[in-house]
Order: sequence, then structure tokens, then C-alpha cells
Amino acid sequence: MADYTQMWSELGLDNDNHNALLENLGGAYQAIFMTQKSRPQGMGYFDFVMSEAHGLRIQELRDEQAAGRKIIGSFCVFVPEEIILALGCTSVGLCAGADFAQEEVEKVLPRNTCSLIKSFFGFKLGKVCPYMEVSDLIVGENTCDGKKKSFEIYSQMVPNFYQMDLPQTKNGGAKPMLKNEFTAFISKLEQMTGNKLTYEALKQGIDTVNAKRKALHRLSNLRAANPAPISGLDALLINQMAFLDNPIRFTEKVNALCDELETIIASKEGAKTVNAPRVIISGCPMAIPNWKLPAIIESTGAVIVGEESCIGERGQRNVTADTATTVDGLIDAIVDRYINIDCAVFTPNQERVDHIQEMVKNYNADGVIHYGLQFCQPYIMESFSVEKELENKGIPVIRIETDYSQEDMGQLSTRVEAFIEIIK
Ligand code: BJ8
Repeated sequence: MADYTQMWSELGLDNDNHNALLENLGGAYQAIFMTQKSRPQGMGYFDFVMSEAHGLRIQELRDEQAAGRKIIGSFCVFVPEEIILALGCTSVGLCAGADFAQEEVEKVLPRNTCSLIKSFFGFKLGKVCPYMEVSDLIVGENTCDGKKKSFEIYSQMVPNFYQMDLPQTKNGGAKPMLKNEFTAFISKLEQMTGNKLTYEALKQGIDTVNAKRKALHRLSNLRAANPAPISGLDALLINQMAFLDNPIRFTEKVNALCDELETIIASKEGAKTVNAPRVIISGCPMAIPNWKLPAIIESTGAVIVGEESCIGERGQRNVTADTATTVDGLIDAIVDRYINIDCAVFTPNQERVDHIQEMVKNYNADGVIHYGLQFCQPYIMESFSVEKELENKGIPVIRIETDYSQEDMGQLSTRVEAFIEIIK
């Protein structure tokens, strides 16, 4: 990576903290990703994006800003990228996948807060996330209680915070409420940018995001092959990159990788181990660089063939219908698409259990590893009913509860190995 010290200083990053973070991150990436055997050549692009995630990509975002675009940072797949693009802005996911500045964090948040929330506080307090610092607007959402209440504190740390309310059920009032929130968000972006939402721009935004989702669906479907043509770690990385990279370039690169995977499937050369145990990971989102559990799973010789997660299938599952002929009709289509996201903050949430079973069938999985972040009420509560229903259907399942620390690695490895032995 070139020397970006000046850019990081201009963004207000703490250079010592940031260098320490990059060093840790680089070491983990080398150990986890670069030691994998038989990786598709197309992963070279994603390795490059990862290596430049705090360098060239940030420079690109600053160049976009200089050309008049606004950068919108967010923490949730409910924040509609279609609308952000349509108003001449760029969407980025914010850092929330590693522990940082924990002592400082626990001065402002209770200890028993999930790692994901503690992480974005740590990245802010430690001044190490260039995406937060480059964002012109940071969008928080009322989803779980942890996020909702922590945003009251976080909003005092950032000058440019915007809160989006979201429904908690999918009853008759849910869609009007979501439309209301999306309309308010449109007004906010219009006011920030001076742009007016047009039919053509919104249609274009929908097409760009749909193309990205279709490429990711294509990748998901290719993982149904046995042997799987790509590791779960690499597929997760691509899903994580979907929140950082330029959407048009990203889509091209995912499609090029899928072309290569089709060749691998046809020739069976370079594919993952034949007859490896196949698992679905289901549960909390794995924000970059949270690779702990997938690395443990694949170190056993198993292969992850799907992520039932917002950084994975839950976040990318449906495309937005683009047939409406008015702006209002397109907004309705966006609402229709987003209301289908089966996040555990909704009650009831039977769709999610149904989707997990669909994924087991579609991707020929042998079992499900339910991943809950410690203190995440929605997903850990839901893991009991998920476990019960899957067991009733004869699908092997294990519930894992963990955090971002490395302290439970030994215990996790033992449990995962035992589960993989059972499903072999
Ligand atoms: S749509 S999953 S991205 S809210 S892990 S902070 S739930 S206590 S992240 Fe999410 Fe949107 Fe839902 Fe998806 Fe709370 Fe749980 Fe922490 Fe979580």
C-alpha cells in the first residue's frame, strides 16, 4: 500500500492506533486467507481491495467528495442503497467487526453489550475507521434495543448522525411506516445534496443494486455444487466487500469470478475437497474483519456453503422490482423488497427459519451452525426456536455464542470439530 499517512491525518485518524490496527488486520488476513489452498484466481481482485480498504478506496471516496458526491455510512442492510445512489451519493458500510479501544468503550457502554456495537464505538473512540471519518452522513437505525439506545450516545460523538426508524412487526402498518421513513430519508438526502429524486435516477439506482445482488446470488448458487468451487471464507469476504467497493466495479468482478467458478465446477480442478462436510452459518452479521468462526469451521476440513446473514443471503436475497412507471411506484417497490428482510428484530419471524431450511436444501448442506454474538438478544433468543425446528426436520444444528475476542478459540474449535464429526 502507498503511503496514505497524510490522508489519514487529514481525516483525523489516530496514526498510532490506526497503524496497530492495520498491522493486526494484515497479519490475520495473511494467516486466514492467504494460506488457503486452490483459491480461484479471481480472488486476487478481492485481496487487492482488502489490502487497499483503508488506502486507495478511501482516496476514491475523497475524490468522489471533491467531485460533489456525498458519502453515506451505515450499519444495517435496511438503509436503501438504491435511494442513496439515486441522489448522487455513495453508500459504505461502517467498521464493526473487531474489538478496539475496549477500555474506553466500557466507560460509555455497559459491558454486556454485543461486540458489534462495542466495535463501532471502539473504532470511533480509537479514531481508526476512515469510513466513519469520511462519511458526510452516518445513518443509525432503530432495530435491536442495543443499537437503538447506543445510537443515543454515539450520535453525540459524530456531528453528522441521522436516525432511521424501522417497524418491528410485519403487520398492516409496517409498509406505510417504512415508506414514511424512506421518504424522510429521501428528503434528508435531497436537502444535503441539493439534488431532486427523479424517476430516471431511481430506476438507475435500482438497476445498479439489483445487478450487484444478482451477481451475489449467482455466486451463492454456484456454491451448491459438490465439491464447492470456493471456500466459505472467500465467499464471506466477497459479501463483506459488497459494502465497501464501488458497486459497478464490484459487480463486474463478482461476475468474472463466477465465470471462473463455472469452469472449476465443470473441470472439478481447483474445487474444495470432494465430499467435505457442508455447513450453513446462520445468525448475526459478520462484519469485516470478523472471520473467527468461519476460519475455525473451515480449518476442520468442512466447507461453508452459505451465510444466512445480513452479510450474505439475508441482506442480498431479493431484488427490487423495476417495472413501476413513477417515482412513487418505485419507492413502493423498494419498500416491498426491504420489508422482506427477515432480521431477528421482527416478531414473529417464521420466514427466517423457513429460509434457513430452504438454504440447507438448495446448497446441499449437511448441517447448520447458528452463530449468535454474546448479548445479542434477538438472534440468541431466536436460536432456540431455530434449533428446535431444524431438529424436528432432522437437520443437524449447533448453537454457538461468542464474541470478537480470541479467548474462546480452543473451546469453539472443540465444539465445532465435534459437530463436524457428527455430520460427516
Ligand atoms: S437487518 S441483523 S444489519 S439490525 S448483533 S447490533 S442485532 S445485538 S446487527 Fe443487523 Fe440490520 Fe438486523 Fe441485519 Fe443488535 Fe444483535 Fe448486536 Fe446486531
